[in-house]
Amino acid sequence: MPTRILILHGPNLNLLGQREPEVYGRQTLADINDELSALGEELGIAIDTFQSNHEGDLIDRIHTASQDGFSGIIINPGGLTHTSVALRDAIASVDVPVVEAHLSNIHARESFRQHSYVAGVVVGQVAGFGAESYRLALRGLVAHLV
Ligand code: CA2
Repeated sequence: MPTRILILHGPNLNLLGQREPEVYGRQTLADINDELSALGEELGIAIDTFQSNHEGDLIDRIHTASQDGFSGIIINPGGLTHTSVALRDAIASVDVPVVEAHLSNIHARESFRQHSYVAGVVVGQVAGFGAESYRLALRGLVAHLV
């Protein structure tokens, strides 16, 4: 049974490729997920992806990640990064390691995007490399797991 990693995409990431390409790139979420699955195959791990515009749905997936068979999580919490104590508490409540990924460099953007509620409870954060942020996060998480 290969190691399984869960990729969580937060609110509005379903819109990728349709608006604001200068900030978030031209790739769709399906493109990013396909590339992650390909990298997963290369690394010998299985990838599951889930996007939701609802905070509670993301929290539910974090709570059940271990019983669902996942060894780690990569999350781009979208705008919830900057607002959600509940998401931070959910990540802190599980033993599964979590890596935070962002397409844009949140630290170089508006001041309200420069604080991440989840940063203090994740293994690490990758931001600013577009879709490559997810792949770097995956490599980092896999290295953390061995
Ligand atoms: O840089 C990132 O990955 C973000 O997590 C993306 C979020 C933003 O709120 C965070 O500050 C940084 C936005 C998610 C996508 O929003 C879109 C809006 C319009 C068109 C396409 C995507």
